[in-house]
Amino acid sequence: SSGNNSSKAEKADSSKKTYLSQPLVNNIYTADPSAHVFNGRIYVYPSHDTATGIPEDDLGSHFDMRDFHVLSMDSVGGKVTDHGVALDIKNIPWAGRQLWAPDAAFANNTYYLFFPVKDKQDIFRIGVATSKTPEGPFVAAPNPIKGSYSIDPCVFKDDDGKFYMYFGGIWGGQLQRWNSNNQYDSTKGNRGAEELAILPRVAPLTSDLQNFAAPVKELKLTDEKGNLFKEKDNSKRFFEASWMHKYNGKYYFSYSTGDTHNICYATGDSPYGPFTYRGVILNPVEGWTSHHSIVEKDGKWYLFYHDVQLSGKTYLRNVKVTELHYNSDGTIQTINAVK
Ligand code: FUB
Repeated sequence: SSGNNSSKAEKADSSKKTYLSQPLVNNIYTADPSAHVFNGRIYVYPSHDTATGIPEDDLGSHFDMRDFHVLSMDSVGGKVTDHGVALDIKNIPWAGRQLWAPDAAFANNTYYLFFPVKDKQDIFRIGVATSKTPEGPFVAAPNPIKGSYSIDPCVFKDDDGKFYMYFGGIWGGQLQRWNSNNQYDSTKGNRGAEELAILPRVAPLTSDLQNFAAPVKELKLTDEKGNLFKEKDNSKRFFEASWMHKYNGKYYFSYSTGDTHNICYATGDSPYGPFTYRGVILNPVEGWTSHHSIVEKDGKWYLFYHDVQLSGKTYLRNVKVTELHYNSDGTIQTINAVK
């Protein structure tokens, strides 16, 4: 009976939760929001979660997404429009299953949607699709980006007009199966606690944004003494959900950590790093995953993120937004999204 009491108490606690922000939409489940300002409007490119009945496993098979919807709004707090299906997996010629976290970019009078999906051999690759409008519909290129692998692309435009893709995700995202010389080995598991942690990847893009312009490199993430993280540094090492932004001339690389999945950040002086760990951006992690983006609109900075407020289920997430604040030394104030 004490078990019953404690589960009642837990229920009471969770119903008392106060959330800092409410879901942007509740007609569909959404996750992994990549936000951009195009033509003065905020466009959000999220994953589209659905209940497919696929059992939960360690590889994330329950994240079995089949299309993307684009959301948009004039300003944070304004009416949110769901533009409907922007790209369907059935129209991606090389796709097998699992459309995971996308990103978008604008160049050459064209909007680009970048997305990870497993190919027909069940290996995650990163694809690109184009449209003349930010909300799509997008037309997928016939093949994945040559030399791409793993998940969670983030495409960043630097002030000089050059584009870079950051990517990678461990475990279900398969990054641990790739040697740094880009050979796939399906038997390769996670590293031992004392080994150096697996690093996210970066590659510059060609001006048509359809190819890597140079070989993929590892992005070095270190502690404040300049030491690379080890696998055991779970609350600081990289896991997935890369995002890059620039603030006051500094590069900010943010990501979801080790096995804690906090959204944290590291700063550097070049798009190739190295990046020094600075702290946690978002607390707590609600559900198993956390994935975000950071964007400026009209002089204010915003964090787009997700939690599981609507469903309580890790594979049925909802995207949210809240303002992000910097301290005068350029550090980011930690956001506590649940009270
Ligand atoms: O949404 C599917 C996967 O879960 C994403 O690619 C990861 O970042 C995690 O949020």
